[in-house]
Amino acid sequence: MTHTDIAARLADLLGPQAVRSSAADMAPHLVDHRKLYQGAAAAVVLPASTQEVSRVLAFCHEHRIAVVPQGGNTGYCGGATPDESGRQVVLALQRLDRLRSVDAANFCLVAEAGCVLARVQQAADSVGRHFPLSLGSEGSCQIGGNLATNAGGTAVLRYGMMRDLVLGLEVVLADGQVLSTLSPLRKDNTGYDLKGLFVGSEGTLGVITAACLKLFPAQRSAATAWVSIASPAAAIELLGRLREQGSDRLSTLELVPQVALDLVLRQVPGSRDPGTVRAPWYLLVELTASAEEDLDTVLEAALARAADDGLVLDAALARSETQRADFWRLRETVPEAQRKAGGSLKHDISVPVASLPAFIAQGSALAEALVPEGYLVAYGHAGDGNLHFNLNQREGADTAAFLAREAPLKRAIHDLVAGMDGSLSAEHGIGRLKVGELERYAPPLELELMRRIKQALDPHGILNPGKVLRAAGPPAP
Ligand code: FAD
Ligand code: 2HG
Ligand code: ZN
Repeated sequence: MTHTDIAARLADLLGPQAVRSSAADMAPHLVDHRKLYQGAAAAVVLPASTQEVSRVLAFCHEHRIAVVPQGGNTGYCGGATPDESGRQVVLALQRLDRLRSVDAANFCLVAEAGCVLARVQQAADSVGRHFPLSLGSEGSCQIGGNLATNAGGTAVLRYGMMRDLVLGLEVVLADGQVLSTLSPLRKDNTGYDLKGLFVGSEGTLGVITAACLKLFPAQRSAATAWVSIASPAAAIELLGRLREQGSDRLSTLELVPQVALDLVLRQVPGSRDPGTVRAPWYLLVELTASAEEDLDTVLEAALARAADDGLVLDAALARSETQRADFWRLRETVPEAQRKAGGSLKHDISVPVASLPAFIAQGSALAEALVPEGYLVAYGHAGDGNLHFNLNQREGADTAAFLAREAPLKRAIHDLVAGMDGSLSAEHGIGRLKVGELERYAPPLELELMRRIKQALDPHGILNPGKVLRAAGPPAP
């Protein structure tokens, strides 16, 4: 079947309004957020219901046409971008965006895959509940994409990753059959956890069309601080103390180096200096509670004790919602500031939390030795042992020379991570970017089981081929 035939047949199935096939209409769907991959496609199809997704997949299954699911297209690993063949179909979920139910009594809601994360958070707020997944991209990433990547973000410390926030799923399988486990049950041990298979599967095992998500009591109190510290070791020591002294109210502990704060203040309009003493490292710390509580006093007391012990150099507590938002913006806009400052080499790693200081020390030494054209901007979710170990190009340095350091640096960093029992993808997934890395570092038995699961659920290999696992046949990515 030619490209034109595929587009025409999809238009017959769903109507012309659901298919984009001109170069201009397809363009935004063919490149990933980081602009690492430029793909091509036979068509972009935009179903508006689960039944329409099912019809598309049944058709593609019958004709062996590869399908690339796409949510908000904010992913970091090229998972939502088609390959260069022009034979694949992008299945964009954005029209599947109904909130099917918001159930305060059962502490859950059912959202379709194309719902934008921020809208789900607001829907929970509107009934006195809280949906805790929180990412810098929440204004554009979608629930389906969050599930398919098992997204993390800045509240994992307290609430877990997306996997921990899902009660049930509706998934369209490769052949078009619909698996529905959209139940609000908190306890259900009837056999294997099928829904769990699809969380983090990056569109390679099925297309998620809806999810029943866990809600929590609304947050009525919060205390937020911007804290100056001398070292990552101080951050980890403080993490332990705040977890103990904050009675589990600690929901965020994010690490930001001085260099990242300076980048944000220079590159991001509207960013404001927090006013704490300059230090090599900073923490964004937040306690939250569902009851009306004076958390400022709790946090202030804990930070004062830490300051007495030399752990904290200085701290500013947010005294208004505006100041709280300002502190958050300093952390959330680090990726934007990095992008505006030029090219970067990125590693989304995690190690056991207590090993983070040793990782930073050894990783920094490697980065310095291996990339003279770059400087380190290592920041992130320190409370989870997850660091975005990124390097930016120095001003005036040769771009080609900087980029040529990518492979040796990646090898050194991932070897270091492996030696510390860490992960080479803490929260962004594998996509196309890290297929080779997964093959290199995953235990052979794990890889073999992943391949068997893929074969069982997608025997013709039509679902996002070449992502997570190498596709049978086509050349390596
Ligand atoms: P997409 O990018 O469209 O797709 C991602 C993958 O999921 C692809 O493999 C795609 O095929 C698959 N997919 C999408 N929808 C479906 C579906 N319905 N069914 C099956 N497969 C599907 N990530 C974090 O984890 N933590 C962060 O803190 C974080 N911060 C970010 C900050 C910024 C500024 C940006 C730009 C990104 C950030 N991300 C973060 C990365 C990204 O936002 C997340 O990975 C997000 O979950 C992707 O959602 P999406 O809807 O954009 O998915
Ligand atoms: C974050 O935590 C995101 O801000 C993006 O996961 C990380 O750009 C990055 O490397
Ligand atoms: Zn992150």
